[in-house]
Amino acid sequence: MTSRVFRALITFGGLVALAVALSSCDVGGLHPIFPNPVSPNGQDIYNTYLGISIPAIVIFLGVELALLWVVLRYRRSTQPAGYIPPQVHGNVPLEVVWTIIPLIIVLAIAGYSFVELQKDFQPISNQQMTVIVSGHQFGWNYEYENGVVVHQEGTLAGDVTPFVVPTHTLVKLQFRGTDVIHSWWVPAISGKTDAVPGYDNFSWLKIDQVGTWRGECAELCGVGHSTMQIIVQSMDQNDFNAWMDQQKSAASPSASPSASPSK
Ligand SMILES: [Cu+2]
Repeated sequence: MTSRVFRALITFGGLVALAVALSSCDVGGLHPIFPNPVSPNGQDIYNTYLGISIPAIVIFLGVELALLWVVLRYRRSTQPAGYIPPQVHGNVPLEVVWTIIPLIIVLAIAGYSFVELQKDFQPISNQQMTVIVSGHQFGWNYEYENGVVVHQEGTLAGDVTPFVVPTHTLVKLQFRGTDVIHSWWVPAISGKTDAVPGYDNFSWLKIDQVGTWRGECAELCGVGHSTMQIIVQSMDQNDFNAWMDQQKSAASPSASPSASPSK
């Protein structure tokens, strides 16, 4: 084996090691490659990701290994001087096959993804609760049906007020933008959903366990973009009710008889 081939193999091995190392690291508390889904739509999106990625990786490795084999096996240095390989022009059955197979694969990916997107990003009508999520420069507001609003803003280094939901509850999420386009993304819960001025987008969540999940704005929206961190916290219904009572009393102090309490 020549030293050049040896060097190429070392480089390839290094790249594989780097990919493995990167895939296992958390980026600012978010795990973008292997999230641990807690909502059915997060799980379905993750399954779609695996269902497309695994065959793609198998095909990629097959093509690259075949290419590497041909390059090494038929390299110029092993051929006699002035050697010209057989000149083949056209093979209709082969060309039809290698056009149709990729076409079927691409159409299958498109159909599979489209069905998944329809399930996750259409306004549902069987929700048990609706929350209006609005993005602004630079934070998120979560408006519950009773008028309580949670303001969320903060960097990875500081405290981020959680968006709280009860467990075992189907929550419809209605997204709005008040200035520029933002994108609400909590990988364990749902796909990126744009919060667009003048147009509502929809998603939903249903979390059956108590816990806290991280996310962030996934659309570069200005200098304060990094303060648009997201924390979603799920609580048992009783804890949620207690939390909600606290929010209500904080929003309208009992001392104030005013009909329109300040927000
Ligand atoms: Cu943003």
